[in-house]
Amino acid sequence: MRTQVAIVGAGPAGLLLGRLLERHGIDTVIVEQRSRDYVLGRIRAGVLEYATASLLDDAGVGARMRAEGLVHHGLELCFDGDRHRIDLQALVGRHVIVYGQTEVTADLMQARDVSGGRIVYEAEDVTPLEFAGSQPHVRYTKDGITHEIACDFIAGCDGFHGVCRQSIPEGAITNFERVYPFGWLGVLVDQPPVAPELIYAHHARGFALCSMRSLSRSRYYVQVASDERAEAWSDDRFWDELRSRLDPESAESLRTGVSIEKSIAPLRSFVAEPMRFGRLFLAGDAAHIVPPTGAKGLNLAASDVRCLAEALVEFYDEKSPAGIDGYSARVLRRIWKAERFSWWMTSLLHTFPDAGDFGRRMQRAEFDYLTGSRAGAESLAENYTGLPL
Ligand code: RFL
Ligand code: PHB
Repeated sequence: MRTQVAIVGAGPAGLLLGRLLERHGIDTVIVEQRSRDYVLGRIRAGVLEYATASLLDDAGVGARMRAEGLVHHGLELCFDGDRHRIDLQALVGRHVIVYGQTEVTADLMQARDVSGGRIVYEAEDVTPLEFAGSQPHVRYTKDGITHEIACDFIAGCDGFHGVCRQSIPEGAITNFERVYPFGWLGVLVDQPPVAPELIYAHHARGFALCSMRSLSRSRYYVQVASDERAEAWSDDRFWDELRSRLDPESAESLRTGVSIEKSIAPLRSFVAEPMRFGRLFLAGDAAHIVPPTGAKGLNLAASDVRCLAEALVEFYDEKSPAGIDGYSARVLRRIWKAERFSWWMTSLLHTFPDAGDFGRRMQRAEFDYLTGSRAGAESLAENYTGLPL
């Protein structure tokens, strides 16, 4: 098999890259280790930045998002039961769209079905090869038969645990990492959301987040210790814990029910530099992880692939390597700013085992500053709705 760009991973990064390249007549093959249903079943991000939504429009996959996504002009911060609205629209003139990652993925898969783009699901032992030279290829096994895809470039869109970053020779890449001593226990429930906008809550018992997927489906999270197991949390225990961390009005009006998904995600900040080695490019979670507090993971994956697609189009159309040569430095500038914002939101809103009284007073002072100063609130709003690409 031969293609121009072999894409490893059919998450949002891989699918969107395939879509953007296809619109410019560049051929791709996507190789994914899981089944289509498995990829569609993963419950992850929920908030799209303004620019991510526009990118989906430009890619011709924005129609359902525009019809079904929820436009949010603000969000709520709650500190020890004290609630305050941040008016994103009034502060920076931009909104975000609540539309699940699962839906983004489904829309991209549907578009690829229509265009006839190739995706190999349930590929085993996927291996990127010879990308330091001029004839890279990707080897994989499917139904016991080994295949090879010869290509010009390999795009590593295979997530944090993927094979692409790990295939780069040690010493050619530097990793920066912070692992937080807690995770998020998330529950999905078919009940209307507790409030029209998201509530990010700090409480002495830990962080909590009230989010949603639609007007009849809610997504809630509570901070738990790193060694917690989801099985230890009955639905009742989860609802009691969530209520205890919210303001009285929200706790009172929370509509609970039987969870349809319950899982724990660890929190981590991670960046690998540079994001290119020879003819292999990394994009999305394959190169960086943010804690979900700033809702940036999926949005960063989208801005990476936008930039990578532009660079590859420039290479094929204008025979210029400038874009691909500049890709890593260009995207890393934005990635580090999103890392900073996500780390800062995490530090503000979570309880840390070693914070002490001084640390807790700093968090309270930060909250008071944000809610009392236009400059403070504007900075949050600017970052939350997304910095320029
Ligand atoms: P993905 O979505 O992880 O997709 C990578 C794809 O590559 C496949 N893969 C391989 N394929 C072939 N060969 C291999 N060797 C492979 N190894 C892996 C995987 O099966 C998968 O299909 O990365 P991508 O495309 O970069 O997209 C990034 C986003 O998914 C991610 O940033 C966000 O979902 C992060 N994230 C969240 N972000 C938010 O903004 N808000 C959230 O609430 C939020 N919750 C989450 C999350 C990530 C989680 N993870 C990683 C477990 C909750 C969880 C649980
Ligand atoms: C979600 O709806 O899953 C969600 C929303 C906002 C975040 C993180 C997760 O910051």
